[in-house]
Amino acid sequence: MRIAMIGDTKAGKTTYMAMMYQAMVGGFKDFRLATKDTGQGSELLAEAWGIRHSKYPAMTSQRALYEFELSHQRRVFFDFLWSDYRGGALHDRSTEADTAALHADLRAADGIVVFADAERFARDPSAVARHARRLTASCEWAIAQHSGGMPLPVVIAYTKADLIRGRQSWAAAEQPLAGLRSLIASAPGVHDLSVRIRCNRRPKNVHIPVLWCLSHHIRDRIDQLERERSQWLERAGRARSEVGLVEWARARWNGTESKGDEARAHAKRAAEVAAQMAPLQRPAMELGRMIARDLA
Ligand SMILES: Nc1nc2c(ncn2[C@@H]2O[C@H](COP(=O)(O)OP(=O)(O)OP(=O)(O)O)[C@@H](O)[C@H]2O)c(=O)[nH]1
Ligand SMILES: [Mg+2]
Repeated sequence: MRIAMIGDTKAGKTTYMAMMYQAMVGGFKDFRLATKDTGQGSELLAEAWGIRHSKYPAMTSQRALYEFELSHQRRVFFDFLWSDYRGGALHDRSTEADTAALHADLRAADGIVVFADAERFARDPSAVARHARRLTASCEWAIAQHSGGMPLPVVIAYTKADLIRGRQSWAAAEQPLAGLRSLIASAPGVHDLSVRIRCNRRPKNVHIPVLWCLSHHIRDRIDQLERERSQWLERAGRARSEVGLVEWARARWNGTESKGDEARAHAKRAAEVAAQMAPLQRPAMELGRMIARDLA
């Protein structure tokens, strides 16, 4: 799975990566996250330590790609990629290398997290209107580009929730992306979520964007595998119903596959698909339950 994140400069993307990693690396309920590259993991933890002591990361200057592994009860069951960009890459011309890479990542994304600086949005909604339109257009484009038959999870993460107080301020903070919210709520084949997160000494909801995207993607993948398995079983059944002595003798004579061979081959494919599905089922169920509880 590939998760792409977009948001303006200083929206809190890099801060989020570090805090999310710190929350998940030691284990979150039965789930645990690890970077494939241990050096990258150590850097994220060092950044998270700084953030907890009010020292935030430097502005991102180039694209960083993180490869993560998710474990359930100490068993790795899912890999995913997450890319971090400098916020400016979203607005620059596509001739800029990282802007082109961002577009490619968005096109290939299986999940998108849109970061919105809630404090800035609430303070000056008109100043962020152009940026909000840009975020909406980028998501609309990514949704239209999305292929592969699986739904696309899209999260709007309102960052810096510690700086916003009261219902009125939240209404102001959420207003600039109202168009994007209704777009993702109504787009077919999109799972949508909005969540408020806080990345300071007392982080809040940092596990939600990542685990919610993973949870949907894994469940949709299981559904897809289940459909594939039934198709193979159906084909196996059809071939089995055509098994006969004449057909068998003809196949032997012609040196071709008999219906019995065909049925066995299809049943074997069905079993292979079931074997891919099996390790995902229990973790997916528990992940879904946990997220539903946390969002309730
Ligand atoms: N109070 C508060 N400040 C935050 C929080 N998250 C981020 N910040 C502030 O926002 C600044 C920018 O955060 P970054 O994570 O660097 O933002 P970015 O989206 O990666 O920015 P670019 O790399 O420029 O694209 C940080 O230096 C912090 O000052 C938060 O949850 N609460
Ligand atoms: Mg950054």
